[in-house]
Amino acid sequence: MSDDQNSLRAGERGPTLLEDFAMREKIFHFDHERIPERVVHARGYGAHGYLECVDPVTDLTRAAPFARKGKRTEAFVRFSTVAGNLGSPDLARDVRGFAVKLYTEEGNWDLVGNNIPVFFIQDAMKFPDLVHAVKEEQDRGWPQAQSAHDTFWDFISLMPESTHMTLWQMSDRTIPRSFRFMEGFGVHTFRFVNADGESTFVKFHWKPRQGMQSVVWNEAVKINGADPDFHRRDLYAAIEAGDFPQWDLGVQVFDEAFAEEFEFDVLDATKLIPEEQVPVRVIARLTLDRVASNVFAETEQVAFMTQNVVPGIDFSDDPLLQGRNFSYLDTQLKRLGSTNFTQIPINAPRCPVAHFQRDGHMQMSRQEGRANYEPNSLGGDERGPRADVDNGYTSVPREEAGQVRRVRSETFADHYSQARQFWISQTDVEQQHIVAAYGFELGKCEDPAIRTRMLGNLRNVHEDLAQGVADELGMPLPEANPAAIEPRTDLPESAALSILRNGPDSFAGRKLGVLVTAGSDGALVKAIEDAFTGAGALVEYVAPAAGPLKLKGGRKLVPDHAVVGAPSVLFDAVAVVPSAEGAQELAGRKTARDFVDDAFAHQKFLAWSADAQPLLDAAGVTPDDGCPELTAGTVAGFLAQCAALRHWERPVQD
Ligand code: HDD
Repeated sequence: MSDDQNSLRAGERGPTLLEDFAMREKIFHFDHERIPERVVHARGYGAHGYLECVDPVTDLTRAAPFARKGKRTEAFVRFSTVAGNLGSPDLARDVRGFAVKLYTEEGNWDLVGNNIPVFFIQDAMKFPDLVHAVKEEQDRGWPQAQSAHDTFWDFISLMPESTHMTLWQMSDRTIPRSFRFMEGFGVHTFRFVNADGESTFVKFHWKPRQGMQSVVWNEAVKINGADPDFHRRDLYAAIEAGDFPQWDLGVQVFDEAFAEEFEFDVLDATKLIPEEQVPVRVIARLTLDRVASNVFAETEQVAFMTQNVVPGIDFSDDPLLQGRNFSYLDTQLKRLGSTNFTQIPINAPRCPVAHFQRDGHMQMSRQEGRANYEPNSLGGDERGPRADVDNGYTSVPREEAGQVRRVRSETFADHYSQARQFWISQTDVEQQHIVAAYGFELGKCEDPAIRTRMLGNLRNVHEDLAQGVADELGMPLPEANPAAIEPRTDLPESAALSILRNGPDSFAGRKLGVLVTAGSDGALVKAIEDAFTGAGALVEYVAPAAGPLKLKGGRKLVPDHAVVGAPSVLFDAVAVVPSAEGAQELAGRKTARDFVDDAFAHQKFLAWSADAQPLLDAAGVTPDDGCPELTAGTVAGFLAQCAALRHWERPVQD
């Protein structure tokens, strides 16, 4: 076009002509840029990578990715929140989706999991109800991306089977520090099938090699304001910096005999199998090493489907999984608009595709030849797809019998025992956070009957939990609600269920925020920077303003942030090293006082130089053991201390 600035018009100030095909095309396309967002998990962020086999398990499965040690399979992963819309903040208290697409040479295998190993409901029939309850209330249109409201807890309190999941949901698992620091789970029991057609049950686990880490609630609330894109920015920045996040893929493998003797039904997605009972065996490692090049083309258009399996992987009869296998195909048509969504590059298998599915909207493949049916004799040597009894996908043959009924198995009836097991497996700090989270969420419910009903459920879990939440709410403890089955109190603690017992052993991959001013001690700043970057951590500088400043010793430093835009919630630990003059000035600024005060309140390690004293005083912070005074000689000690991530001994302030 000769001109992309002006539409075609009759006369300088006259009407635009219908003849302006260029403007019409441009605006027509723009008008249609949006597609429906996902009905759940709308807010997400994806990255490319690969899965590398570390322990071939060909005796258990013939699935291509596990054929030999060192074998790599291309992967695309999308992390997400569940309830919020596409534009909702990253740090909503919510379950995180952990969806992995593996492009194997036998087709795509999607492992569409969450960062929590159990689910709210046992039967897919209840999924629309669950999602309606958690989403914005239909008569008012809020709250966005939150479970802290009446309809959610109304539903949950009437669904005892959800209780176990709500303990996970009220734990810090739902406010992860970043996608890089969370576990993932396939949730359901699946099947591995080997080349001889023998099958075993399997549950999938993703274990972050970075260790686990979450933020605290007060921090999460503030991050949502300071940087609503905190999680996507974190993943993007880490990958772009070459700090590729990795997860071990582990499996819990068990047979029918174990399934028979296990305390709970392995088909019940509200239950897990403790790792102490069936250890997790690591068989592969996932590495994310490339960000999406176009978020719409890849992250938005990627279509995950639980029914995308490859030879070697099969389903169990878990009623939640069976329902999902219907739902995911169905939803892609709604969202992507055509049955040919599998041809979009991010969804297209990386192996030859042979089928006689033809035509439809947006057919991209020029399917040649005369015959498009099977069997045929007209296709020549290539007569099209044929059944292959040896290599083709074969469902595990199994006998099923019974009356056709709408029924819930009696073996699904225990709703509380594993919730209790989760509770007793948490550290004191984690228990306090769970109690506070229930208190917050139920406190947001306007109808006291909902709170009372929920307390009645929690009494079936543990008296300390129920009492703690009742105290938070300022309500008396009601009677326990009747339980379908008497909850067990003999399940042992499981250390694997705690975040804090599975933290990292270093500060690598974390971020230190250093508060500096003009005249800060350049040698000390350099010592901090060298020590932390040397240990694989990121260092960012926060200053009174965004412009360059000069440190004592002459170094010119361009800060990463002005303090007004970078509260300490954006960092894992902080160092406050202003000049004496700078400290005086910062002491007069609310944002700088908050920087220090919040870091302290969020139990972060907070190091300070002697010159920072006026700022600490103004912020009302009295240094404790988690607040070392910084000199060139104490930097290494501070770094070592930061490996623990938080100084949990510091009393909580709320
Ligand atoms: Fe689901 C999306 C995970 C139960 C129906 N689900 C979706 C995504 C994840 C999960 C990670 C986002 C995928 C992406 O990034 O595109 N869902 C789970 C887990 C469940 C679960 C771990 C229980 C163990 N889901 C579940 C049930 C149903 C659905 C029971 C329906 C019967 N889920 C959907 C869906 C979504 C979806 C409506 C929305 C967008 C999509 O599928 O592609 O079909």
